[in-house]
Amino acid sequence: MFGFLRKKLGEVISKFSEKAKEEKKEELKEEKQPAAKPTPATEKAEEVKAEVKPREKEKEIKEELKEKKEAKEEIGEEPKKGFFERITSAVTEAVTTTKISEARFDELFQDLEITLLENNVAVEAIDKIKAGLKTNLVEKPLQRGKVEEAVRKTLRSSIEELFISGYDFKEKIVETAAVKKPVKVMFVGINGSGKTTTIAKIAKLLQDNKLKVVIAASDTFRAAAIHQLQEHADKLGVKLMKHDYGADPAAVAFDAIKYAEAHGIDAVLIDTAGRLHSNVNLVDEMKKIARVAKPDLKIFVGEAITGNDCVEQARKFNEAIGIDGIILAKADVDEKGGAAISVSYVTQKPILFLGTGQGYNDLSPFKPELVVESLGLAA
Ligand SMILES: Nc1nc2c(ncn2[C@@H]2O[C@H](COP(=O)(O)OP(=O)(O)O)[C@@H](O)[C@H]2O)c(=O)[nH]1
Ligand SMILES: [Mg+2]
Repeated sequence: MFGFLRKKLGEVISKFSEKAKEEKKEELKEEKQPAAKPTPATEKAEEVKAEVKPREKEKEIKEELKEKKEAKEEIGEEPKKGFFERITSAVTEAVTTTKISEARFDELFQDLEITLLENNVAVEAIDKIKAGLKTNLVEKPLQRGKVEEAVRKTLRSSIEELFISGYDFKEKIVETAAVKKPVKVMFVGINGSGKTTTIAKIAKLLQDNKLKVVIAASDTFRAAAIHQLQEHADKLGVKLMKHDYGADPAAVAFDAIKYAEAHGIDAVLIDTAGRLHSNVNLVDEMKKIARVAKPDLKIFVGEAITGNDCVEQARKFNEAIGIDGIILAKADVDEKGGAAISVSYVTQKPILFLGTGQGYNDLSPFKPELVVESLGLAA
């Protein structure tokens, strides 16, 4: 994940410090008459001096003076100039800070903006990143030679601020189940986003933590969906509550909850059909499941790889039923990472897990610090 973005960010950040240096140089040119670098002639003078020194011990002072004189003649007035150069560079060195003007920042940010857009970062998230960088970098004294570090640090905190802090999903289920069983979790998202696979992974996670689980096959829209879930349930040894294809999804969820109540089951995981967030009837059906099942958590499952589409879906689902968390499936095949960077900020909901493959254990708790690290921005 983030392969592309990481590479580009590095390039863009170093541009910031190069440009800041250029800017400082231009400023200095205007203010003083510099020539910070030694000219070839000065270098030559140094060379000559170095050569002369060992001879001091071997030769007569006269000879030595003569040699020195010759050396001076050879280099003309250069040593004098070198003196002034040294003064100038001392003054330059004393200027320990540099600045990035607003105009320069806007120009530099364009590169970063394009990079972020190309990697599917949502416009709102980009605006937030820009505001953060601007506040911390524009017209602020930055230590010379440390501009890149400052940009990196600011970018890191701006990106970290995009993540709504989450909760430990497993702990939340454990705690809630200790108070009131069963804990009901409803999974929503468009068709093919990875809901059913994710439910199987979550079932495995909860089982591994000694929690009893039942799954509700409330995707009654396609016969194959019930079959797919049955296969997972069989492999995991989990009870599946199912009705026939075409049955009322809310009724399936209701039965699963009743079953859980009767059998001391800790958690009910409710699968749902791919609701096209733009389809009013399907959204109404999803709302009905939520009304009947009264889920403790509604989790949006999105496909990381679809980038901005995924973010838009999350926004719509959140508006329609109010989500409590996000799982981004297929993070393993997403090179860009824009959805992961944006979806939490856009919905103001935490990302709980990343789906990282098709196996039952391919579910990683989401950690913002890992995003920052993957982007090459870690401290
Ligand atoms: N590589 C990868 N594939 C996944 C992941 N999660 C789901 N899939 C695959 O995506 C496809 C659709 O998943 P499914 O769970 O059926 O989606 P649903 O329609 O939302 O229930 C299946 O082929 C899954 O194996 C993941 O994290 N990584
Ligand atoms: Mg499914």
